[in-house]
Amino acid sequence: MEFQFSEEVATALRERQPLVALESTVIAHGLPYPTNLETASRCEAAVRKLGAVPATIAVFGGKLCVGLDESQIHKLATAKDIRKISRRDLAIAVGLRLDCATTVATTAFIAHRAGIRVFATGGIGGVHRGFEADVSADLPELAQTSIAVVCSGAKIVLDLSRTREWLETNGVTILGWGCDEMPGFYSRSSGLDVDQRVEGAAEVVDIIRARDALDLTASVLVTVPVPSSSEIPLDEVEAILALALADAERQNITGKRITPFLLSRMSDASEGRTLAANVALLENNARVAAEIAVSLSEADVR
Ligand code: PSU
Ligand code: MN
Repeated sequence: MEFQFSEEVATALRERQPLVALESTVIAHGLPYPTNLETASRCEAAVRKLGAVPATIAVFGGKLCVGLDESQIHKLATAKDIRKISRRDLAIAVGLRLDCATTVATTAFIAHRAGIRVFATGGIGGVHRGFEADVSADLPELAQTSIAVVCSGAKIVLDLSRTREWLETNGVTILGWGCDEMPGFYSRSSGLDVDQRVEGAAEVVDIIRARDALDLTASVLVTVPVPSSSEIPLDEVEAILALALADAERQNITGKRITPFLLSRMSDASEGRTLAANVALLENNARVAAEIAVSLSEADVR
């Protein structure tokens, strides 16, 4: 495979230092400029501060880039022609040498094959509300890729309970980082149970290592609630979302345009509070992922 590792990531892989993969769709399509640029560098800084190496993943000129330089991140944050790619688009992206942002599905695919075991993101894709045929390719990818994904549950615009059922049916383990309920993205609650509450990185590492020893190929999802200071209560989120969904229907927005549309409408309707929550949870998840990656590499040498 045509990987292009940054020098920092190549060294970390060689010397078995802890690494955290970060996705790029959230930069290119999930957050507005310049918040996207600031958030990308804050996530990388949070990972470094805890002693791990960040590996933001994207595709440039058809190369699978693991670890990006400043100009590549800037391009993702500002260029209008960056394609959002999921599993179905990977061969197109590589074959036709495109510049693309990777979703949870493609970031996990690339990270795993590069030898990275921990990945941080905001919210995974899932089953869309009122449209069960639209199931994100993130879900089957999580079911077949052995990686730990640190996230705040699924994006709130989705049908969380159908998404949770799908993960259960397909053997994806859902851990709650100090919580019993799966987080609901901008809010700390969702009414849905996790499979196991964990109190810290050591427990997560024990579960990851047992998963590997058992040859189970699915991901472990480590779900982390948004920090309390940035939380938006679930009923408030639902009210804002209802307005955004009605707008989307009126304007006939569908397919891969729907999520960015809803996120930006919700940010407008909440005077930027959903955006602030999104940034806070992304940075916090990067921190938790770094802690797990460090603990995982310590367990390796023991
Ligand atoms: N969560 C966010 N913003 C995003 C995404 C998730 O808060 O932009 C992205 C992720 O990259 C995720 C993708 O993998 O949306 C899912 O898109 P789809 O439903 O089209 O598969
Ligand atoms: Mn979709």
